[in-house]
Amino acid sequence: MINVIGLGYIGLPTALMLASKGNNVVGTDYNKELVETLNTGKTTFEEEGLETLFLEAVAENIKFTTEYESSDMYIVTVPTPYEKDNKQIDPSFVISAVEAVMNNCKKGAIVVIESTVSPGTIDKFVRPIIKSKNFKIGEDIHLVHAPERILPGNMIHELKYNSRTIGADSTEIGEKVKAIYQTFCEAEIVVTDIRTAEMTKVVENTFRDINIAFANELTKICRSDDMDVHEIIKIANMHPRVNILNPGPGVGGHCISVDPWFLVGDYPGLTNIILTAREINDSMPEFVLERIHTIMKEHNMKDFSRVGLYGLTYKQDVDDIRESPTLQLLENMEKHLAPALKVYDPMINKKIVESQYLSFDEFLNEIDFMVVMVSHSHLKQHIDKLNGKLILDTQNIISGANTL
Ligand code: SAJ
Repeated sequence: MINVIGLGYIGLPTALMLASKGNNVVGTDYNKELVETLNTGKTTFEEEGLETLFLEAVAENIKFTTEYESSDMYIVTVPTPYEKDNKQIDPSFVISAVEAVMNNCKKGAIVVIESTVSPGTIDKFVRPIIKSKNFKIGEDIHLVHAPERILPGNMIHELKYNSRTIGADSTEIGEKVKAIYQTFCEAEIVVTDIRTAEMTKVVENTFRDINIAFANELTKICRSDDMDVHEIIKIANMHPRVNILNPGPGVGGHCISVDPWFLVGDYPGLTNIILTAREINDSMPEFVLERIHTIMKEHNMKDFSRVGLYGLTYKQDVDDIRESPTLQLLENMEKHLAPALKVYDPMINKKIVESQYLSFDEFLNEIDFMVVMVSHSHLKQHIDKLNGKLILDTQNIISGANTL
């Protein structure tokens, strides 16, 4: 039996995938409400293919509970936030999950940590806790780090077809865990040591952050000197070895905007490009505000209350708002004591921020100037409704609109 700890964006699909392939799975989460929802047969967030997978898993062998099980295998998928002041990882959720595992596990249990952790976290925080409870690592408990790689919006497909990394103290345990992941993962699974696995994961997200920052910096350069950044990126990308990403209103989500900070926090003197990239991406919501201001001036528009932001989530077609550029932008305005702009997001059907609308038509009635923060499919289906509105399109999906 496999006990998956933490049934969030990663834990739930992973638990369901394992169960759908015939593994006996118990999903544990301390959030009673979440467990109750799952037990009434409902999924807890929007994701393509998640409901079908849920039905497949339930037809096989899965149980959801707030209790930890007595098992010989655990997969820990709890969040790893970072401390806002020193940018270092806050491993408290991982630590409390591992402590709870030790109170329940069978001798020789394998504990797989899937949560993203900064390099060295397992040595620095997890091993000492296990030792302090008089458990022998490698005998009473086996530690493994198998960071996830799936992309929200394409999770179910990627769980199956993305290659994976498994870091373990011994090859034998690594291979054992690999065999379990192979029940659903059809791509290559590399077995390595724990520190390499920790570092690889953070490096992957940092690579993407830096590349997005490059696109965003180009946008600022082009704006300052009246050049079309999108045309330039399109042409540059025709070079066989150039692949510039899309500029946008900033970087959100719980991965790319967080993981690079782990490196900055741990290696302050050595992380120059990484820190600068973070700063560039974090500056983008402010840049959007400046663009709004300039466009309003160009159109002699004075009334901020007639400006609306389309999109509250951190990217298109997901319902996750963590660290989203729109939230960053609103926070920024609040700091300057400016009244919040109107907001609408088709993926969010409850009020999260002040001045949020739940109906697209009502939202449109109240604004003259719409800023596209996120390119949800919904918008592409309703482009005709934007006739007559002033548009700032940070995602470059509406032809003829103002861009960043
Ligand atoms: N973004 C841009 N321009 C781009 C691509 C993305 O501005 O060209 C923005 C998005 O709008 C969003 C943010 O970046 O705000 C991140 O979006 P994303 O789709 O690039 O990635 P995430 O955060 O949804 O998922 C990432 C993935 N990592 C990589 O691509 C290296 C995923 O594979 C990881 O599993 C996930 O982080 C994670 O959990 O670590």
